[in-house]
Amino acid sequence: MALRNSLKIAATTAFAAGTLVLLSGCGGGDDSGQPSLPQLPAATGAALRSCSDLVTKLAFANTQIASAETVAAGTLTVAGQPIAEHCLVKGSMAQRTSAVDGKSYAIGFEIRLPDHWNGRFFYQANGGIDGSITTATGGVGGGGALNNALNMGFAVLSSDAGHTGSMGPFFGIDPQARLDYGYQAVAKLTPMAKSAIQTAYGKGPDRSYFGGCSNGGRHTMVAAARYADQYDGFLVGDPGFRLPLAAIANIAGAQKYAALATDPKDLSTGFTATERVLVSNAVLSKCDALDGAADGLIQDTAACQVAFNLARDVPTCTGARDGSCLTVEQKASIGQLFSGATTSTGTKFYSSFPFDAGLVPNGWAGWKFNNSLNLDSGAVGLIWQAPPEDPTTFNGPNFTLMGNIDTMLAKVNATNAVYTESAMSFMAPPHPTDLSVLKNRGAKMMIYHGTSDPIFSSNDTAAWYDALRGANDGDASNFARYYQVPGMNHCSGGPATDQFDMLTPLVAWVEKGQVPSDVIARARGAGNLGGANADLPVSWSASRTRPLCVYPKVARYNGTGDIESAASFSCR
Ligand SMILES: [Ca+2]
Repeated sequence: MALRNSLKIAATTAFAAGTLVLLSGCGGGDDSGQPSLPQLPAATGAALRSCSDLVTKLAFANTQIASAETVAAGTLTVAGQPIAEHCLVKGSMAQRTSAVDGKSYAIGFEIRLPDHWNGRFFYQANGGIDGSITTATGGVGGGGALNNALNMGFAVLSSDAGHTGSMGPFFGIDPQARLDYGYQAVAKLTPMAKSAIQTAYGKGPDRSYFGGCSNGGRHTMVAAARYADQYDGFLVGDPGFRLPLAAIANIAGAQKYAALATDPKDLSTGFTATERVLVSNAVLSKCDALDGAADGLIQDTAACQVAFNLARDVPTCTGARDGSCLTVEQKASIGQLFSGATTSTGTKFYSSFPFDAGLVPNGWAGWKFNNSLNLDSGAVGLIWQAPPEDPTTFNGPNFTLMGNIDTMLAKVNATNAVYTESAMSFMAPPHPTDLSVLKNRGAKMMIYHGTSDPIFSSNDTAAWYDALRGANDGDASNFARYYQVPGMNHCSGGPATDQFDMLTPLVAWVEKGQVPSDVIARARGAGNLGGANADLPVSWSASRTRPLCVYPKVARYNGTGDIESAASFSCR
């Protein structure tokens, strides 16, 4: 009901301002014939009034400001680029002692306020299980980005989402800390940050943006569903928007790899690096050229899933495993994991994963063989289950290897007297395909996902986006656009062009009505200022570029021109 009211207010405001314009097409036939949506006015900048006295000037309910200090130009550098002078405000909100575990909790945050502000606010949503106030620079997408929101002049907020990292997953014993991590910290921080900006510059933000990758992508999708009245642009990266299910799927995978492992202490012996190279090469041989260029990138991901067959296209071992084949058991288990983890009765509970060229990197292996034991376990067992496992005896690897998948699934959907909201309720967007508030007030969303992400499947995001299109008369491209990043692992890395800026086109879309089309992405070869990507094949140019395409378009080689250059490819 609150959402509907805010929708009415937002729509009324937009009409009253007389700012409706038609969206213009931009090189693609999919922009035609869509109804016009409100055009939000562009932000205008302002100068920071002062910094150190913000310690006493900033006043917001239930908030303590610990410090406000000028950070001189060049003190902070990102990708070799000096960040201009700004004010760093540190503080905390909602300090309390838990009645459940007796521990102290607060929502810690920092806000970085540029001297020369562009009139915009960026909520930097962080990854993992939160708990860390990652430097508030504001990511613009992918790995090792060359620019950042702070450098562009945004005021940027970062928070720990309500618990400290030293607690690990044990903060999940406290029910309120669960809810703050899920979505409630955002609700508390947003008006506080906007109030702080108002005090610091003499006006609040004209436009507000929200972005992050991984759990940060989840935060962004949740905010798009819950708080679309408070943000104008959403930049979603590799979202774990059904995070408990993805984590349980990864645990189910660990159980299968354990059964295949030759060394029970090392799950990677169930699917070795040599065997992953074998499968990756088999996928490439079937799929690489489908986009017109045998360049180590599988850009037509969908066609590849039809063209490649694990059982058929990888040799089956007739003797011992030697890296040149997979056993019948490996093919069955690994094939089933790619097609989607299942319950004991065979019901698929999470998405399939696409076959791609990016399953060789250590980053891929780390998620499957290590994080399944040491990260997903604590998240499922302690943060999401109702009731949680006993924290005094909890052992992550044992939970993963011995736990019952069906029981985990039941408990992340369960509530009890202490944990009154289920994990699937507090972690996931309430109605993932209902973005009507966002859409109808003129806000916009851009989403990207690496097709070799080993923990959150790009197929899950594609399925959500397809459903979003279905919920909007078959076309959501006038307010939400999805981009797949071929070969990219979880938010960065993999054999991929993973360096790109999606925030700049998002702002142009929100504030000027410039509909985004291709986004140019670059490989991070040797010498790249954003940090070299160790997963790049040696045959690639260090500065290879490719267009990232508006889904479901695919970057296809034009047939002529430099194969290292985006200019030789077209999205179609
Ligand atoms: Ca290719």
